[in-house]
Amino acid sequence: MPTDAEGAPVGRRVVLGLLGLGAVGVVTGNRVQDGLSRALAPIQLRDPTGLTSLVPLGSTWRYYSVTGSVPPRARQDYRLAVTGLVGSESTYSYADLEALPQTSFTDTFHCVTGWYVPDVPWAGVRVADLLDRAAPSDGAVGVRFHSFDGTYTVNMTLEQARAEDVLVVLRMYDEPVTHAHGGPVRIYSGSMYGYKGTKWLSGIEVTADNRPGYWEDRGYPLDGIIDG
Ligand SMILES: Nc1nc2c(c(=O)[nH]1)N[C@H]1C(S)=C(S)[C@@H](COP(=O)(O)O)O[C@H]1N2
Ligand SMILES: [Mo]
Repeated sequence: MPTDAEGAPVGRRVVLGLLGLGAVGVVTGNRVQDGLSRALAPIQLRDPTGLTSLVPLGSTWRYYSVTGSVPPRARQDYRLAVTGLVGSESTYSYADLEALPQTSFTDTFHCVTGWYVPDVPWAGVRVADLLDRAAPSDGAVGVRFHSFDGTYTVNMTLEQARAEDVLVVLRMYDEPVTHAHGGPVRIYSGSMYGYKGTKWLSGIEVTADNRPGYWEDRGYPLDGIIDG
């Protein structure tokens, strides 16, 4: 039996099933594919390791969740905590985040396993802005991103997290981030591989170290910068 990029066995029947769905997306293009995949998200979210990366779908989204399905969170119930080695900890609602200066750019999303999606419009608040407001203390060197899936974590160095292209994403494709893509709020870093972009973001913790997160503990590079 083949295994997917993240080592899980992949059943032939499942692959063929997804191939059928994927073919529609290839013909109709990314925007429609996004809508289609949104409808399929409850199925794909139960795929813990993203076996769809085996299927040659072209430049379309796969939806990853290491925890299976994640209970959706309404925008009005959403909270983002900024904590740790900072002068002032704070909690942001979705409306608080919307009220901060928004940064937007269009960029290609790269999963480290090889698939990518070109020309994705991203918009949200720079992590750098939230860090400035929190005022990291002396001795702060890392930033740990937490997810309300309860499991996924990512670290960046404080310097990496302050890069201009690291966003707390509120909007993708000029629409609110869908649940399947990690909404209400996810991280995106333009210069790093997709696994650095924590979905279902719940916390930004400033730390005294830069310790490995979920995938870094399982062999992905701690420094997720896209080379070349
Ligand atoms: N909470 C959480 N965030 C996550 C993941 C995950 O499994 N859980 N997968 C990562 C990986 S490996 C990739 S490539 C992207 C995929 O983003 P997408 O599901 O919106 O396509 O999310 C990243 N963030
Ligand atoms: Mo990935």
